[in-house]
Amino acid sequence: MTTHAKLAVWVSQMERLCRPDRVVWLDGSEAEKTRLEAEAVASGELIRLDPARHPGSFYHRSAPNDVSRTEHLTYVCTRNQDDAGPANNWLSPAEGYRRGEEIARGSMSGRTMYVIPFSMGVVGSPFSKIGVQLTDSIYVALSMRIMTRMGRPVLEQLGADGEFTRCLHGKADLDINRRLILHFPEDNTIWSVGSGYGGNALLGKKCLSLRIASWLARREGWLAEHMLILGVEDPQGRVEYVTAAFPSACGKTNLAMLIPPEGFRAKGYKVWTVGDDIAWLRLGTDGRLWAVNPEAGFFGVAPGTNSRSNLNAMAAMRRDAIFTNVVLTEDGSVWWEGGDGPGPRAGLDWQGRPWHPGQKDAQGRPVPGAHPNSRFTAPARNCPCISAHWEDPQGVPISAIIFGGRRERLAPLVYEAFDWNHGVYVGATAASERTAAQVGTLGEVRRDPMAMLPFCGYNMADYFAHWLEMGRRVPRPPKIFHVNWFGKDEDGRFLWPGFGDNFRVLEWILARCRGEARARETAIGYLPGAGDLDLEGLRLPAGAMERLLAVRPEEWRAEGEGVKAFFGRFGARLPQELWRQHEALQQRLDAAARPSRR
Ligand code: GTP
Ligand code: SPV
Ligand code: MN
Repeated sequence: MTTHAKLAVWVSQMERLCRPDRVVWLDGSEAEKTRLEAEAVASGELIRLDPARHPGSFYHRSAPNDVSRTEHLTYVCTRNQDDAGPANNWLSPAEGYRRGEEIARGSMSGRTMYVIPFSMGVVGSPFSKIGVQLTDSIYVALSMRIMTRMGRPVLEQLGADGEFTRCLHGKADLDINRRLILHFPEDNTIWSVGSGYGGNALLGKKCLSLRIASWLARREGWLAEHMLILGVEDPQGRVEYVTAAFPSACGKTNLAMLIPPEGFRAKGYKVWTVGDDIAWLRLGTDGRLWAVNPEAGFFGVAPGTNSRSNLNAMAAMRRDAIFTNVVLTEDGSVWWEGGDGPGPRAGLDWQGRPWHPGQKDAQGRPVPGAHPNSRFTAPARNCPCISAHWEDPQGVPISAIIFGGRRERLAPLVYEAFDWNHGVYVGATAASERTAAQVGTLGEVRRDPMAMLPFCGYNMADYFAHWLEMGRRVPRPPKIFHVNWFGKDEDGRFLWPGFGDNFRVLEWILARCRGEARARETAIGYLPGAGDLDLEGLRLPAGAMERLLAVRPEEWRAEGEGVKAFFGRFGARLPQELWRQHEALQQRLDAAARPSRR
């Protein structure tokens, strides 16, 4: 199947370890897709949806204990523990392979092992990375078809001796106690066993394009980030691009596909999607940062997605999509909480149990039909607002980088960092409330630097240093901002309407990049005054804007304590510059808290 001797040797080694009944190399053809779909339907792994309403689309349920990434079972295996750093779980490579082997050994007996050559980024671009994933899951194989470029052209690109990431994936017995997601960056290898879900199993996504890629990026002088990429077209037809890093389930897909408010649309503003989850950023020949989306599809959060909140996502999943852990309706369609319409008369919930909207448990609490982290998998080319440049090999030039998170209090709607290094501090100190995208306590605030805490494949202190270094190397760096769509009032209601109205903030950000918008200087950065955002057509409760743009020094001082404790974990490896930024902020906060002497 391949002229690549190392690849052939590795595949047969893994075959001897996992003992599948047969090995099938995937070429990416339509005929192969049809065959895999038929097999998956026959085995019950996929359910075909009503072909009239959902052409080419399928339904899948993962095991009930396997519905989100398991960060506590995710490891970076380096020879020195310090190279993985305090923010990663660590095993020595020898111990990682030993534990992985124990679970993988013989685990594919009675099953087929699929060999999937895939490219992150367009095939043949010098910036793309090739992986080969072995998997015993047809669901994973068909999802990789949507999420990556795969098959024969990739194998041809790889040639007889090209570099590739070795990605072994096996479901094993889907037992959470026998599940490990292991990264061996020194060997360019990923082993994932015991899970069939999303970021645990689609190894091109978080495992390769962030954990392994971030490691490579540091060595090669670029950035691999958990960021969406979008373009804003103004009425003159000029398009400017931004990237935004928000933690999982904090609004990347929604922002990437945003439809501007009516008034802006009437003037001719448009948003174009380049990517919704991952960005690879490099220095371009013009001295700017350029970004590519290495993926070919969207693996988006279903709940809350509807024709009002995200019409473009709804269109993207209209055909050739896979739905995971949502409600399966009795007439072969799908539904989820916050989806279109009131829901089906009857259906099956994400665990396959009879379910109807309004269902309550024994304690009278509503029972959701879809898992909160249920997802749709859809080809990017289906998206009506996909950018004409989304497959440009060199990417798109970036004007602004936005960090953000989910904070009920503290973080204002938007602020701008003073300069690159301060922006790195803003990113490094970002925090967010935990969502359903990972196992753990919902709502708990955790520090999530650059939204990369679960995804940085090396010591985060070195990662911060690398960001600072990039600032020195990029002659025309983007401006850096922080946003928070999730501020709440005392009654727990969102202060900001979010979604399409986030365009108002984007517009201010881009105007700042052009040197055109006004701002006031505060201790934490530049903020718009209440009149500096274009709020035409938006009716907010009295005082809402003042609250959304308030900076309360006492609260930021308290936050500073958390930052200090977090930075402290990295010891002497943390760049001094971040401590300098921290001290400078504390001094500005002190000055802001003192009554003005002027
Ligand atoms: P991952 O795919 O896990 O990386 O998530 P993501 O960052 O792409 O998040 P996504 O856009 O899917 O949004 C997750 C949840 O946040 C959904 O339930 C959305 O409805 C909600 N959400 C997105 N944008 C906004 C917003 O501007 N305001 C509010 N209040 N909620 C939002
Ligand atoms: C995330 O959790 O950030 C996702 C979904 O985008 S997963 O592919 O599971 O990582
Ligand atoms: Mn994500």
